[in-house]
Amino acid sequence: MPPTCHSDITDGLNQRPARISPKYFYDQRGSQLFDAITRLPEYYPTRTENALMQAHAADMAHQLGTVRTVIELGAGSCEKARALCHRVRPACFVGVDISVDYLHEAVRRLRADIPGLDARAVGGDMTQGLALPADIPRAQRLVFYPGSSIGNFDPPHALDLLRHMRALVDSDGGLLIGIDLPKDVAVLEAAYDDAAGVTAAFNRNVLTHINHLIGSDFVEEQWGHRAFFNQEDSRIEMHLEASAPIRVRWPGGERHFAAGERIHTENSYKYPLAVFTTMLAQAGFSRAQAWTDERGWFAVLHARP
Ligand code: AVJ
Repeated sequence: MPPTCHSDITDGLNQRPARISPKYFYDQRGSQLFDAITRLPEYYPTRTENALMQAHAADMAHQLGTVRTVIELGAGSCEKARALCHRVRPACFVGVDISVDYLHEAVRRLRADIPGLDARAVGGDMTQGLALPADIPRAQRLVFYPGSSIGNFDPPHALDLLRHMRALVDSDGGLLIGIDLPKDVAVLEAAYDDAAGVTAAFNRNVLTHINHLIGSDFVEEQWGHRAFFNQEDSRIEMHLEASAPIRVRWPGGERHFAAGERIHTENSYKYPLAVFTTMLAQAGFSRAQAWTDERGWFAVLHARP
């Protein structure tokens, strides 16, 4: 974590309503809980994206052409990169993630699995710009951003991020990105409020992570999980709701929460395909091809300058 995270967190806690950035979900336990989310019956994005990647593997490989370096953003367990690297056989793989211990382990496994692959782990916060080590070759790069992670950013920030990705590649490069599409509200809300309570545990875990980072005294059990679709902004919102009046203290500050008061922990935007294609063009990726499932729930796009 960069040293600025302390004030980043306390500023958010002092806002009205309070907020915590979703990037703080991903400590070791948070990353494990997220992996568990991707296997939930209600959480369709991962399995729909995986099915798309498999069903259109040959067509995608053809469209991608030669790829020298795959750069995966928010790489996490590197499971998706594994399948992609087996298919496109790059010389070099760079995994970028904020949860760097988890990433190092995943990159080690990847290296063992694909002998000869120059696989690297780069710890970094994408919201602070994307700087890669200078010795990563620039030719024929593919930026890989699966899982609809771009949905965490509101449209202006998502556009910023797409521009950063464009700056990572030359005219011979490209972007392979997954986006979650708008759909029936009941389907969306179940995916973020599962029956087994894994998403609730994932949401609450951010408080324990924050306790470690700033020395606060949040008690997970005092906070309820709230997840709903905000139709107007086309986004799932996740919040933590105080079950009673709660005073939270940390070195140098404190905050009182009334019963029912919320901390906003995540937005997950659902971009219509046409809206997202327009954003890609604005970011300098003028040629895009999309693959979608028959229900139209999820899309994988290959975008080129
Ligand atoms: C990792 C941002 C794609 O928004 O679906 C899953 C995170 N939050 N369940 C998503 C998440 C709650 C996930 N992304």
